[in-house]
Amino acid sequence: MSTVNQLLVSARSGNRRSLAKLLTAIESGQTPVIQQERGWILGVTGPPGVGKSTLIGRMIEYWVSRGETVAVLAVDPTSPMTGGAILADRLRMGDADSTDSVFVRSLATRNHPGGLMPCLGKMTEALSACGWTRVIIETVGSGQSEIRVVAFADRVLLIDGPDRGDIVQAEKAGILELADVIAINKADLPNAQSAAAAVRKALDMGEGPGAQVHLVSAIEGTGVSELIADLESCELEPSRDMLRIRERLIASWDAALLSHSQIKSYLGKIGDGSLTVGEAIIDIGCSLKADGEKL
Ligand SMILES: Nc1nc2c(ncn2[C@@H]2O[C@H](COP(=O)(O)OP(=O)(O)OP(=O)(O)O)[C@@H](O)[C@H]2O)c(=O)[nH]1
Ligand SMILES: [Mg+2]
Repeated sequence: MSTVNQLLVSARSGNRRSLAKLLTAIESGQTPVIQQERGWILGVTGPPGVGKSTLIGRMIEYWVSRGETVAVLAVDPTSPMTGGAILADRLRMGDADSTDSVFVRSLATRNHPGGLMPCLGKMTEALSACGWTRVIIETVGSGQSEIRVVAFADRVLLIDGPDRGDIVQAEKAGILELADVIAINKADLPNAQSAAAAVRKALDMGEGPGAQVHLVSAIEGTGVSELIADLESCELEPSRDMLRIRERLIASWDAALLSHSQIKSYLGKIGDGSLTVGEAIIDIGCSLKADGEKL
């Protein structure tokens, strides 16, 4: 058995060190053999500082108290999981069970030309295969590459705040259409109500069925259980799913293209006119096919 598959076996038996090593191996391009259906994978995105980590911390608390196990992949975190504070409280309380039920791992996009895909997909599969019943990908949503990250999840939660500027940013980035559920966080602050109304209005003007909009306060814990109930029951919506599949395809292609061993040579040839862009695409596509495992 290859080392990566041995790590998978050991991680499945509950060894956290092996799990961490397994994720590192996947990040460096190794692929364990996983024969299991996809688990429950949630993408969480939203502008910087809107309360994503704090709200995820609340969700972790809710799920763990109901016997779920939660793994979080935090992509390019600018601040540590505030959820960690909640977990630290539990640790102090000596509640070993709940700390066994949570796993948090940070990932940096800078290590991956063309974005984190497709290894992120394999990581979420590995986590599900190791028995984590709730797998969350957290990413700051401020542009196209972040959309691609959450597109790997099966359901997407967009978190916004009372600041109108944040909502406009999300609209521009096209995240509103991709979200199954939208939470307006910091409902304890003024303007949250009007922010929710603005989001609902923007959704009404868009095409397709709009997402559910919830007002929540991660700090006070209000609205969180309703939000989770909605996330757990939301059906796969075909047009949103198609949007996500499209983003996954583009992201996988970008990653394969930019990590291609001959990419510099192709760029040079296009530059000096010895190859057209179309010819380069066909050539690269053929070499990927010959390479088999790349995509
Ligand atoms: N008033 C209020 N503040 C909140 C709420 N939720 C989070 N905050 C505060 O907002 C700040 C940012 O919270 P984070 O959870 O780190 O936000 P984030 O979206 O994960 O931030 P990044 O990962 O850096 O993008 C912290 O100071 C939190 O205490 C809330 O419901 N109400
Ligand atoms: Mg955060």
